[in-house]
Amino acid sequence: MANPLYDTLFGRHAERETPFLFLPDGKALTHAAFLDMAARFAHAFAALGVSTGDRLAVQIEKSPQALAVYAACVQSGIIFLPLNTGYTASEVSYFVENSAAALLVCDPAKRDDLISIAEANETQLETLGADGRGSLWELARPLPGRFETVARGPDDLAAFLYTSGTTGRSKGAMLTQNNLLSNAETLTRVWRFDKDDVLLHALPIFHTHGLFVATNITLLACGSMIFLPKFDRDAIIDRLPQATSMMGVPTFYTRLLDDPRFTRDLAAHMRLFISGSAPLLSETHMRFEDRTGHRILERYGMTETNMNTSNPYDGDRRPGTVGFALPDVELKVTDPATGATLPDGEIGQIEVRGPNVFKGYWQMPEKTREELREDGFFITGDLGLIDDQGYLQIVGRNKDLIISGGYNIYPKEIEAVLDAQPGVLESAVVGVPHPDFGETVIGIVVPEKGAVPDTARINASVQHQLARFKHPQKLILLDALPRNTMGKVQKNLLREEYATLFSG
Ligand code: MLC
Ligand code: AMP
Repeated sequence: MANPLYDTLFGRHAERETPFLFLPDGKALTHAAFLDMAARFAHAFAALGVSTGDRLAVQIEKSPQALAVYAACVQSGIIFLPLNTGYTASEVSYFVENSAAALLVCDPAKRDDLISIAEANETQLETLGADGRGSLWELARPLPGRFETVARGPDDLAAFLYTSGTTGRSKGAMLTQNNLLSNAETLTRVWRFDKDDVLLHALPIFHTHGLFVATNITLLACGSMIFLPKFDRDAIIDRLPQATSMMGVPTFYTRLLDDPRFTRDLAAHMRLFISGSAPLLSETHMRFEDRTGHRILERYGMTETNMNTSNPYDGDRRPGTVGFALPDVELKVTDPATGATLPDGEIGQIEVRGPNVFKGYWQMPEKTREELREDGFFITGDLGLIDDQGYLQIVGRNKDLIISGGYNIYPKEIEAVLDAQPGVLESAVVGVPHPDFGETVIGIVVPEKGAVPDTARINASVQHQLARFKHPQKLILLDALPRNTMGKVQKNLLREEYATLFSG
């Protein structure tokens, strides 16, 4: 095969006049029309001089065109680098500089904010809006609807997905064609996706979950997607009767359960509900079953590895667990100090190895060595145990990470902003339970001696620098942070102290 990822996911649909995307306006886009659009984008990239191995960063709203940009990158051998639409200009600046992106595609409304960043990095800038219009489409539209697929091998890079780090500096996870393809093949098989599947797609397409898990599987299965711009409860309830399956973060399911229109009848024809990206409370799993008769299938994955484990399709989907390692994934629970494998039932760090595991962090060999062992096992940073039935339970994290509504937030990044404010001596950011987002961010700020920090000014600075989902929902002033005898901040005590702030 010339380009395994393109040929397997996209190329074979070239002649198919079957619906691929059902859109909010009631129209459908066929597989053939989608590929025609992708080919025009691929020609546009070539016209801009962006070629194989270059990085193409996108910060664009979800649309069929945005998905076609992904397909065009795969067809051209360009490395696709999607960015959260909520990132501020200063956040985007880091990704463009770090990846040395050849082209940045942004929403037309953000062009003025990003032009100086693009210029400073000698990155070209084009626009693409939620309606599919913009300078990129103007360039692509008159170009041919066929493009000669660029040859690539399974080990060639297909995408960079940035994931935040404990140091506060995001790392570009390098994903190969085979990382994506092998995982899509496995998941399609174990979750039994086929051409009759209609996936209700309300996730963002800048993360593993909505981009690779949902989209790649649907493409591989020759199925279709009801492609909604975002999670909107009314739209989900309206479209659910036309779907067979849905993937979501736990917030999707708790929000649906809060709505009396979400009934057993509404979900009766559904084949499968899948949850991941954050822990699904056992209580939510059980309420969902009581309401609909369906047992949500929970799985576990991450940016660096795609999916690692899944509850069984047939057999018992156990609440509070993420199931078993996928058929081609090896998983062990190890002692963080020695790396020795622990007996079942003992809590340790979760490590995984398989064709799904990424190639390393872009230009960060030390970080790569810290987390990716020479023997191929990746240290996930999650803590878990194998229970008496062989199911993996995730019990915590060995990394200082908050997951809010499925978005990962590393406290260090927010602490750096808080620490830099006038009158602030130091700060600690922790996650506390939240009824809608699972966890949410709070900031504890210690003033300098005699100073009274201006919280309104701090909030304004946070807003300017960080994406909305990272903003502390509450700032608390404290005289001192709790520390252990080694001087380390005891975040667990802060989490306990403020545990009921939002859920009490
Ligand atoms: C939105 N807001 C959030 C937020 N999402 N704040 C904290 N955490 C979030 N996740 C902000 C909004 O900007 C808004 O701010 C306010 O919170 C309320 O907005 P909303 O309208 O209620 O939120 P909504 O837009 O509906 O978004 C919530 C959500 C969304 C849960 C639907 O965040 C979402 O789609 N999450 C999915 C994330 C995801 O795909 N993760 C996969 C990562 S891959 P204001 O100022 O307007 O009030 C991965 C690997 C794996 O982890 O295993 O899958
Ligand atoms: P990301 O870096 O955005 O890919 O997020 C990956 C992290 O999400 C994992 O390391 C886990 O901490 C968390 N995660 C994903 N799926 C689950 C799940 N089903 N249960 C608990 N945590 C999960």
